[in-house]
Amino acid sequence: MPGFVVLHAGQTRRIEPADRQLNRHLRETHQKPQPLHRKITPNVKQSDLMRIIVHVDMDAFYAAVEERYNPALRGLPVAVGADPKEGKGRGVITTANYLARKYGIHSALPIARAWRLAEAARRRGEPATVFIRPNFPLYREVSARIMQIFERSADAFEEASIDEAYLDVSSRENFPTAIEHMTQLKAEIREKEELGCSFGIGPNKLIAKIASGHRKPDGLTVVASDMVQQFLDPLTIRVIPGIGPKGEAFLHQRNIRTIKELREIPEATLTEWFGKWGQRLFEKARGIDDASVSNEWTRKSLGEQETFEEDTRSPSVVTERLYSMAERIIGKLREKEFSGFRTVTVTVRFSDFQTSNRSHSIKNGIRVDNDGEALRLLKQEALTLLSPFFDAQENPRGKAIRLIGLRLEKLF
Ligand code: DCP
Ligand code: MG
Repeated sequence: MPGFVVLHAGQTRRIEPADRQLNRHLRETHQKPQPLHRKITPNVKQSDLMRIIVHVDMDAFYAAVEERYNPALRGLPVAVGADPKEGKGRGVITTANYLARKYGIHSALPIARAWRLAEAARRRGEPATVFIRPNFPLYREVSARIMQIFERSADAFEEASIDEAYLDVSSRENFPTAIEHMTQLKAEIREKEELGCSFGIGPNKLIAKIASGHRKPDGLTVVASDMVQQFLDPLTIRVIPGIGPKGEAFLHQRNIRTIKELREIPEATLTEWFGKWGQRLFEKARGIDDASVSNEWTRKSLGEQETFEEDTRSPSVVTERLYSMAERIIGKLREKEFSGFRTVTVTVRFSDFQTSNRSHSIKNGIRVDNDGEALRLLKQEALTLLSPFFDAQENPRGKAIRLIGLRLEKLF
C-alpha cells in the first residue's frame, strides 16, 4: 500500500479544492485523511510554491523484469546475478526481489553467501530461490520504454540510471494534484509494463530522491517544503546521496548518526573535514538543493582542460594556455547559440595530483556579443581566479602545475 509520510496541503487558498481531492484519494486507498491545514503565509514567494520534483525508482528492477517475462517465477524468491555453482560461484548478486530479500539476499552480496542463505531457507521449508543470470539488453529495452512514459508526463525529465528518473512536474501547481498524477502514472506503468515503482515527491531533487527510497516497494512518499526538516531529522545520514560507507563510518566515529545530528555541525567544521563537499553537506542536511531537472548536460556547462607536457611554475605559460582556452570556449558558446554565462570556474591540478577549483559568479552574467568584450571579461575573470594558485597562501610549497581547466556554467 502506498504510504504518505508528510502531507501539507499548501500555503494559499487557491489550492483548497485540491486539498479535498487529496483526502478523497487517501480515503479511497484506505488511509487516514489529513487535517486540512489552513496555514496562510502572505509573504511566501511564488517561486517557493512552484517547484514540484518527483524521483521515481523501479522496484527490484532486474528481478521484476525477469518475473514479468517468466510468469513461472512469480511468487518465488528470485536473485539475479552470477552463477552460484552450488555455492562455489564467484561474483555477486545484482539484485534480488523482495521475497529473496527476506532471506537476506541483496545487491552486491557475494553469490556464494547468497546461495548459503537460500539453502538455509529451503531447509527451513521455505520456497527455493531461483538464481538467474542477468539479461542486460532486455533490462535496457524495458527501461527505454518506461523512460518514454515518464518523459511524456513531465515538464522536464532526467534519466538518472537504468531504473531511476527525476521529473519536474511544477506545472501541476500543487502537491495534491501532483500526487494524483503520480498515482495515475504508477497505474500506467503497472498496466503497460507489469512493473512496480516507488515515487518521492518534494520541493527539490534531493528531497524527492530521499523520499522515493523512504518507503519501498510500491511507495509514494510526499514531503512538502515546510515539512522538509521534520522529515529529514530522524533519518540516518546514509540516505544523503554522496554519503557512502566511508563517509558514514567517518561521521559515526564523531557520533553523528542522524541528519539532525549532522545539522548541528558548523559549516566550518564540515569544510575542514570534507573540503568543498562539506559546504554541500551543510546544505543537504538542511534539505537545500537548487539543481534543475535536465537531461541536457552539455547545456549546463562548457569547458576545457589541458595537461601540460611538463609541470610548470610559470604564470605566463599557464596564463597563455588559459587565454587560448577562453577564446575557444567563447567560440563554442556562440556556435551553440548561447547568449552568455554567469559562472566561471578555473581548475588547477598540481604535480602531486591535488586538484582545486575556484569559481566566481557574476550576478547578471556576461553576455556574449560580437565586439570581443565578453572575451576580455572572461580572460580577466580567469586570471583573477588563477592568480591565488601562485600565492604562498594557496600554494605554500610552490608546487608545479600539471593541469589547468576553464569552465563556464549557468549558461543562458
Ligand atoms: N544494480 C546492480 N548492482 C548493484 C545495485 C543495483 O547491478 N549493486 C542493478 C540491479 C537493479 C538496478 O541496478 O535492479 C536498480 O538498482 P536499485 O538500487 O534501484 O535496486 P532495485 O531496483 O533492484 O531495488 P529497489 O526496489 O530497492 O530499488
Ligand atoms: Mg530500483
